[in-house]
Amino acid sequence: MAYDLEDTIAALGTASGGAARGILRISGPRAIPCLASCFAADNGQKLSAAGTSACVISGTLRVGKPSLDLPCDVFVWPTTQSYTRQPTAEVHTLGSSPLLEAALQEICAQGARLAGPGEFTLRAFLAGRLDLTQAEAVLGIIDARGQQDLQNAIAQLAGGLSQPLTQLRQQLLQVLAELEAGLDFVEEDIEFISPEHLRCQLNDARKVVTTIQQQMSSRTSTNPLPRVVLVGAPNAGKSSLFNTLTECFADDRSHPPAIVSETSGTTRDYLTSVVVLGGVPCEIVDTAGEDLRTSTHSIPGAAQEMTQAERRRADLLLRCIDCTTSQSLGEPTSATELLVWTKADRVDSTSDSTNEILRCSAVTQVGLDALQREIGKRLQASPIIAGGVVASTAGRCTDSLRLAEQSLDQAVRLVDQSGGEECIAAELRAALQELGHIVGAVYTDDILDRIFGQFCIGK
Ligand SMILES: Nc1nc2c(ncn2[C@@H]2O[C@H](COP(=O)(O)OP(=O)(O)O)[C@@H](O)[C@H]2O)c(=O)[nH]1
Ligand SMILES: [Mg+2]
Repeated sequence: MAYDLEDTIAALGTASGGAARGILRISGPRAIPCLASCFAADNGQKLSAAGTSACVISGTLRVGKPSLDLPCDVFVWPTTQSYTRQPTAEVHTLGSSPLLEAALQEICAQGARLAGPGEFTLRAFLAGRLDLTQAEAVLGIIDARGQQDLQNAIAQLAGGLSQPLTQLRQQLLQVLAELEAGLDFVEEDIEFISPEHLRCQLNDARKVVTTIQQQMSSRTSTNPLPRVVLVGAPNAGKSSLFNTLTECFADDRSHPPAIVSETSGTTRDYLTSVVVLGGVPCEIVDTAGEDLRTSTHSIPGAAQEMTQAERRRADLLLRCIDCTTSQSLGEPTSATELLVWTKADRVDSTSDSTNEILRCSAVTQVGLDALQREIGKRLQASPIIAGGVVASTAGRCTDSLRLAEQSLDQAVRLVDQSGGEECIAAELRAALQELGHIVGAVYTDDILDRIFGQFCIGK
């Protein structure tokens, strides 16, 4: 990836394909002159004379050969107030792909070059407008697959991670400065920081690292989506409910449906599909029935073991009860279990005064909406998505946090053993280095390539 900040970069800021409006983005030292050479303002104003404050100017962009005058609004940020902290402009015009392509070519002919993936955000990072966790949050917003993802990304962009990490690094830098001052005056018996104060500061820092680690570990399991597992007796209607939920709320409809049968014990392994329930993306899992006493056909042992394994992996269990066979209301056995009465179309629900219970039908889809909202509500409160960290950040930072924690542990141990201040300072420097990787105070081109390479061009 190119890091040359002297280049002026340009890209389409909106997805290709027809739309009412399209955006062309330009940033870099020559952004305004590049645009000025093919833009004419309706009021005759010169772009170069636009002054230093951000403004919007209506006019036309002359593109292509034979040339065409495109009506547009030009947004100009002529100074460091822009996203990239370089002169930046956006052309908002008709959303036609060939017209936008022609406009982009025109801007490039005037001296700009095509931007690489995420290069605008990369410049914002290099200019200090964002740290790495916030840059990842920008991507998190673009890729959000539901309300919760979006909220996490927005919180992270607003500094949800940067702030505690910056504070922590400042605190550790202060401690390090005091330790190093002591090292400089080691002959003179001046104490710059007492062992008690040092231990206290290190323990505080350690606690912050642990909290952030916990927040992130909920997002780094191999499958970051919460799992909703359907359980219940054979023939309770689990597979039917699975199919209906998938049909109505699927994120990806490419999977085969589960087999539904009057013969109990048809589902012998498990099936999964990704759905969005109550705004929360999650994986629903159909399992083989569990209760053999009601079954005339035995479910193979392996299928039962799988069901048990799925139960343990579940973030929420949906216990399906056939309301044509069970009169008892029952009680959920844990906070992560939800009771669902199936085949509601086969009983007269008006005779039942309890409106609180979740009754639904895979056939008529009655009650399905209430069910998906309740599942979403339960998942929002479950620890797997309450973390508030963008998954890619969590994945990238696990090692750094673990190493920072190890160094802080070792530093506390050294304080307890009255170890040398030089060794304690070395551990602190190592911890700071790792925390620096997370926010991007310490980075390599390789790390930047990996992060910004995931962005689309134009962001
Ligand atoms: N009328 C009605 N029948 C259902 C409903 N859900 C399932 N069934 C029937 O109940 C039987 C067992 O369903 P299935 O989904 O295979 O149950 P599973 O063994 O729990 O997976 C099949 O004959 C289904 O057609 C429903 O909502 N309404
Ligand atoms: Mg089944």
